[in-house]
Amino acid sequence: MTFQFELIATDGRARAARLSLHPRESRTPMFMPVGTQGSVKGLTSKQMEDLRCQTVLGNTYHLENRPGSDLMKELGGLHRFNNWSGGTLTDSGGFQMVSLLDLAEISEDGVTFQSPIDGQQMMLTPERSIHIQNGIGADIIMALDDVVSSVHHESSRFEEATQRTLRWIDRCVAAHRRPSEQALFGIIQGGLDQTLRDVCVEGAARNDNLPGYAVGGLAGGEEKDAFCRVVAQCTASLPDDKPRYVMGVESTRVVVCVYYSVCSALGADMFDCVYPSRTARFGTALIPEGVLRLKTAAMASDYRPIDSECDCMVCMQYSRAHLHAKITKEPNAASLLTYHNIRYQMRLCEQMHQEIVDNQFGQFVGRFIRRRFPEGH
Ligand code: PRF
Ligand code: ZN
Repeated sequence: MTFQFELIATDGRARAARLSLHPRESRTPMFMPVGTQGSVKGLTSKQMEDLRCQTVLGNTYHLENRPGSDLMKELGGLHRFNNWSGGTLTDSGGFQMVSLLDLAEISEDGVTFQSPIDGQQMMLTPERSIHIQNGIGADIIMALDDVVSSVHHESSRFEEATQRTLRWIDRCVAAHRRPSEQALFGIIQGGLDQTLRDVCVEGAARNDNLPGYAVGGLAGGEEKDAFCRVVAQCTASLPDDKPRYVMGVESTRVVVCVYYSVCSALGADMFDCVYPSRTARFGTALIPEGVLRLKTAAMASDYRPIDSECDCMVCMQYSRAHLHAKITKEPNAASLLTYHNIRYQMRLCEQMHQEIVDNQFGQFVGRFIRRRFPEGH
């Protein structure tokens, strides 16, 4: 197995670790930008390297639609397809179907949905998800889970989803054909119910064939306290020697940047989020104090860089005024903002890693949150 997770330091419950996806190596806490097709919208692979981006997240569902996993396999896998030598991770597809397609139906076999391309009925089973992910060839692949939004359902549905997710993990492990090259992570479900989360963690942790775990089912729509309680509960009982990934939150209710630092403090190692790249396309840049909206009139005569503390090419070369002038006229401006936003997240993770190594993480999170919310909200 080329996959290795090695703890470098801990500070409270926070962990700084090395994740080896031979020959690639990543450091945790790790933010993984979302590249639906395996590359971040608006950025070249070279730019992602310059940003010291370590691992990119792709989606089984989107990649199977185009270019398709069989073709991807023929072309030499996701790394070759994108000319990307960093790490890659694919999500199993169920979540995207349930969240993107109103017509998805879930049964014990899998998720049935109508193809948005040709209208045909299709089914994604645990076996098919793994087969597709084996073809795509990412370093980390995810088990198919029964995803239920934590805010809209009856408790019996959560019980069913938890048990089914555990049964599907077994089916995914049995279907996995490339365990020495691709690390299969199990996903913990169970909504906001403590007992169900315990059942799921215990069932999944018993499986020796899972080199890592993810906490799923948190959308960001739940209260912050509930979100943190679930993350803390899962990380407390998952094995110490394996990575823990808190899967993307969509809502800004759990403010995204704070979400990484708080989850890291609670013992999580990996995160993903579309927010930094998506919001860049709407003209918003991330800064330590919050966000900067480049389209606003005040930016027209502001000759400072986006973030004077940032070491990225955009902050070195362009003013807010320049970006403001370009933002509604040239698509390249969205790429420049994406570039800065991804670097902002990478720098935050690099800093968190160092603060954990230096045993200063608690103070760092305090400073970070006070700067972001000076009024104490
Ligand atoms: N399951 C999967 N992918 C996900 C999630 C999940 O629960 C989430 C949680 N919001 C994001 N992506 N498979
Ligand atoms: Zn920058």
